[in-house]
Amino acid sequence: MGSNRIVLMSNREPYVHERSKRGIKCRVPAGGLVAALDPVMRMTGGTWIAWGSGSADMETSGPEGRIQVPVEDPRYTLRRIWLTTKEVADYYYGFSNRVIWPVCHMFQENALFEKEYWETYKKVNAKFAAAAVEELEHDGRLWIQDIHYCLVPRLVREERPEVSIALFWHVPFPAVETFACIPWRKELIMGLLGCDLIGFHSSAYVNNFLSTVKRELPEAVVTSSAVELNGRVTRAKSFPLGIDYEAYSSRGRDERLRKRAARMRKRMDIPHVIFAVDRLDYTKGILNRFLAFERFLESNPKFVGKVSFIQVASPTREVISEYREMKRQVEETVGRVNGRFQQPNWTPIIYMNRFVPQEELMAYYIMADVAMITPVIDGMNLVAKEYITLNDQGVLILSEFAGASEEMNAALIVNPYDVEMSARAILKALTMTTEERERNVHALRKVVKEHDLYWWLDTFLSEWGIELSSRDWNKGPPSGPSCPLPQRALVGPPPS
Ligand code: GDG
Repeated sequence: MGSNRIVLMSNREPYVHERSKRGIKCRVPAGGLVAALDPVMRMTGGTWIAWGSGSADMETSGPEGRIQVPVEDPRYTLRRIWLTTKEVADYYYGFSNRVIWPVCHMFQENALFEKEYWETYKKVNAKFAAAAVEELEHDGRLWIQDIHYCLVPRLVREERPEVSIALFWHVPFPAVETFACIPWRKELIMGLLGCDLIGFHSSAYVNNFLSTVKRELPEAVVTSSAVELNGRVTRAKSFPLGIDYEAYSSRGRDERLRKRAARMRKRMDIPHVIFAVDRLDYTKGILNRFLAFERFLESNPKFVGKVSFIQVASPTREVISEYREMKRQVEETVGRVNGRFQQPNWTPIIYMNRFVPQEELMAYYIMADVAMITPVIDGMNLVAKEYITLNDQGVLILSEFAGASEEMNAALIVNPYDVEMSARAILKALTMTTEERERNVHALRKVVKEHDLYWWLDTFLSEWGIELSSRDWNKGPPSGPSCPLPQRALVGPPPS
């Protein structure tokens, strides 16, 4: 594989060692992306650099945090980076989640531009960059995931001008005026321009990124797909992330799971079920969704007592005050709507504020007539793709502000701020004929299947000059006795 050897960098690690009463356990954090990238690393035999977050990570790693993984059948190196509690608080919860996340989601009012966050972000980025420089071979490749390491590309480039660096940005890239509110915007852009290739979920985000570069660096030559600065070129391109379609699809055909879904539905004993699952994040539009459901019940009294809305809101970033405040508002609204419409044998909104196991989540996907996935803004949104893959007759109500809507336009597309429009979409969804439902599912599945996780991986890597067919070498979950990999379909606990 030689020059295809990848040094991968992400916040979360692919294998976590945790200490419990029964000793040390190795856990693979479930997650579509981790599950897809692990085989890439096994194939190329490179190094994965990540924050060593497990309680037993230190004692299971060698000097400098290195450990060969998978433990039973070592194929590549995991290099764990040790961070203090304060570093995690200021770089991850602080700069990533209280500066870059809100600004990129156009929630500037939720951002906290603390100098200390920035100082720690720089420090942690320098730590990760130094590790990458140590791990990279001559002519090697560095692939960075997400918003946590914007400064790393430039730092590495300064030390190792010959390496090839790529980054995938998992969230939206906002309009130029919005990004401009970050006091350290120029440093972030300069950092990112250390890359040879930057991937985004949609062409709109590519354009926003390039407009920001133009504004911040008038000396740069910016085209519709690249930036040239001081003789170096950074390409920017859209690569819409997909799910492991085949794995989800086969779960959807699983008889045991289908029976479970049927039992759950029977127990509810109600003609219609609407479903949604999100991390309890202010970007996900949960409050607006409940207001639309309330308006729907108000204007369609014949549906009162006939439809329940199941919302799984998995806990996330609860140390951040804006998240706690939003949770309070959501729960107040659930209480108010239920108080207004509830009957002894019927609950309008069934609200679950916990992470539900994967099998249970898939059963909800199968049993729900409608999924209402209406973020006020979202980089992509994989839930929309998961639902449509598992439910043969499901109706998807999708926000026009989710990256997924760029391709999934056969869904009922709504503006989540328009409560009337969303309420009308609920009515339409509940009254569609079987034929209409199946036609829409068919059209939506076509794009989800075509642009699945492996298409994304192959397209990204090919654009970066690596020709591999990930689909072929990911034929099933290899497993070891103490550190089994999750099934590939098991996209699990979202980053908290
Ligand atoms: C970021 C971007 C982009 C959620 N709750 C439970 C659960 N989940 C799973 C879902 C899905 C995943 O988590 C969430 O994926 P999303 O795409 O919706 O969103 P983010 O977590 O915000 O991720 C986003 C993504 O990165 C990838 O680039 O699409 O736009 O914001 O797979 O199923 N799974 C289980 N229980 C839960 O309670 N089992």
